[in-house]
Amino acid sequence: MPNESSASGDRRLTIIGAGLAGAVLAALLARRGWQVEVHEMRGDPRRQGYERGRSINLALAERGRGALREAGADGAVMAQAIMMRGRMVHFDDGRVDLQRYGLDDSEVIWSVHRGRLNQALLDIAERAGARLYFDRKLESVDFEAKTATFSDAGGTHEAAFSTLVGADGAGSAVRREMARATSLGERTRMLGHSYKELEIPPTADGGFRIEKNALHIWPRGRFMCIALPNTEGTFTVTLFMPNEGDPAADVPGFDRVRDGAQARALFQRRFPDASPLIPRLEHDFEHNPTGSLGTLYLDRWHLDGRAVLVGDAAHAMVPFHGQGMNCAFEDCAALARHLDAAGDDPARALAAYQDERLPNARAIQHMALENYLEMRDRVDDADYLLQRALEIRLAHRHPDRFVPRYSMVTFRHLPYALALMRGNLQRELLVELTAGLESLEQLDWDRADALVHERLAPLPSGRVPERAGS
Ligand code: FAD
Ligand code: E1W
Repeated sequence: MPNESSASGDRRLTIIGAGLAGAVLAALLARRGWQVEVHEMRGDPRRQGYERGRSINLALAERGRGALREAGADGAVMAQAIMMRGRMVHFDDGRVDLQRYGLDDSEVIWSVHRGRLNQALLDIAERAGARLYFDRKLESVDFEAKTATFSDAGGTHEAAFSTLVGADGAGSAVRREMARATSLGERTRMLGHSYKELEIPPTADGGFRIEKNALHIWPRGRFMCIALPNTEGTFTVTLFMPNEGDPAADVPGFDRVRDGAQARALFQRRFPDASPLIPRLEHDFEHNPTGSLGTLYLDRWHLDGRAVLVGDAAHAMVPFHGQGMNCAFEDCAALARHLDAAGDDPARALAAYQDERLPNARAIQHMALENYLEMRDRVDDADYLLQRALEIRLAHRHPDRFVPRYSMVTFRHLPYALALMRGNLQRELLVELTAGLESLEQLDWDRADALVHERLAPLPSGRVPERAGS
């Protein structure tokens, strides 16, 4: 679809960061005929292999896929994705329970390998005409002169830009430079919990040691593990745990679980079914980095028509809804749309982009924090389980009105802020209807149906895996 735009501006964009958001944005705008250059501080992952940094694999959901379709990347990405139908919960007492995420196999999520995903996106961006520069770190920006200074092996270079996009992640250099020119209202809330990645290898004949098509969760109150499948038959396990444990309450922490032997002891005691699946646990624990978790809030994402932030650079969040990348991709689709519609007035485009996306980023940041508490603490609670059971029944009875919040976030394209609002109305309804009940057999279904109709207007569109504009 190149050169379709009616806008007349110079349609040049300089993107900092060739991670997930940077690569997708480059593809989206290069396809629309923009002149796009991308500067990345690391080497080209397609040449020298992907450097181990953050999480190995990620859950891709419908919002992310919508943007990938627009970027012409959905096919290449899905070719290497593993379907996850539901969460497999591994309880303390050894019971396991597979809980479907959606109504059927059209409502699933996908495990993708971060490195391979990044490589595929870079190929697509480059083929669409974007120019990629690796081993080039953004050092500083002069927003008055509209020049950026980069460092590489040969020294430092200055380059002129028209509009600068910060797709450079949670530690964004673009954000730091913007904050020198104007106040962004930056606040960071650290969670006080961190994570460590471990690996479950394949069986001797290359098979999966636990259910392949699921996201595994071991909830343990204040801490937990999850595992996502990889195409080679491995699983990447992530242990989430407080920085400081509470020994009196039998809560472990990274302060006391410091070496491989202590990690093994923790797994043998609290994750006895997982422990034998991770033969190199001691090694993984000692060699893989410990990642910290937090939420980054800004009041402002753009500077005149000169610079704008997307993805983690604008709104890093805790990973517990699996939406950081999905939200970043949705940002990119929105920014590309606004820029292309008002290419001759970037200031207006960037302001419109922020107006659309900032309230939604706040909403998913909030839901991601709530999901951590829910998963760690509530999966075993009787009131909670009754509410979940009613939620499923109401979703079947009123598919156009009652859509579980997880589904609104994961399988739909409606704004996150709307998912949060409707989710709150639905939660009130579930609490009211189940108050004092032991089982759903005691429920007054006529009252339930009436309340759903009274409080929840039909959603604009139904289940829409395919979306126009792709
Ligand atoms: P990044 O992917 O961090 O990319 C930033 C890029 O900018 C990097 O390549 C970096 O090298 C480059 N860069 C940085 N500084 C400079 C500079 N000065 N000059 C040039 N280049 C620079 N999200 C999901 O949707 N699903 C999940 O299941 C999921 N699981 C997660 C699990 C964990 C443990 C964590 C921590 C996060 C998870 N996320 C998940 C969130 C997801 O990883 C992020 O939201 C996503 O990577 C954000 O993409 P980004 O492009 O904004 O930033
Ligand atoms: C998903 C890192 C990560 C990624 C995820 C999810 C979770 C727990 C985590 C949320 C979820 C996919 N979730 N909630 N219940 N089951 N899964 O849906 O991405 Cl920790």
